[in-house]
Amino acid sequence: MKKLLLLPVLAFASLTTQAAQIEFVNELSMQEAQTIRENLSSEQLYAFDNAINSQAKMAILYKDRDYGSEYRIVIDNTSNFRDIGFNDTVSSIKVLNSPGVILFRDRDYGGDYRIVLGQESNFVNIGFNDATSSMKFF
Ligand SMILES: [Ca+2]
Repeated sequence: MKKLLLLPVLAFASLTTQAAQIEFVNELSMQEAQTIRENLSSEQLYAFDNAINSQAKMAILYKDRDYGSEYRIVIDNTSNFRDIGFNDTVSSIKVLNSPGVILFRDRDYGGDYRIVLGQESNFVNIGFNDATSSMKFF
């Protein structure tokens, strides 16, 4: 029998800015996690469960806004989104166990960029829809 995931997942981190100390809490619901798990390959499933159980950083990148449609699980900096079949595609994101990510327009962390803290449900809001080609965690 498979071990039950410890859910909901709480990602808890803090980031100091010049202006103020800000805290971020992200939550992945049981239903979201189950849906994600059902569609992962065994290799991805291992990475996903490991990230959750060890509270390692992880980003879930979605093709559509409002965390919809196709997605990719990313657990480390990714220099070229073509490698994960997701170039110029991301429209929403959830970041777990990390304050956030920096999204770049070009591969190898180049070009214009946006900072996302925690999550963003619609990349139109940040003027970066279908534009991401590489990404770094904080
Ligand atoms: Ca998209």
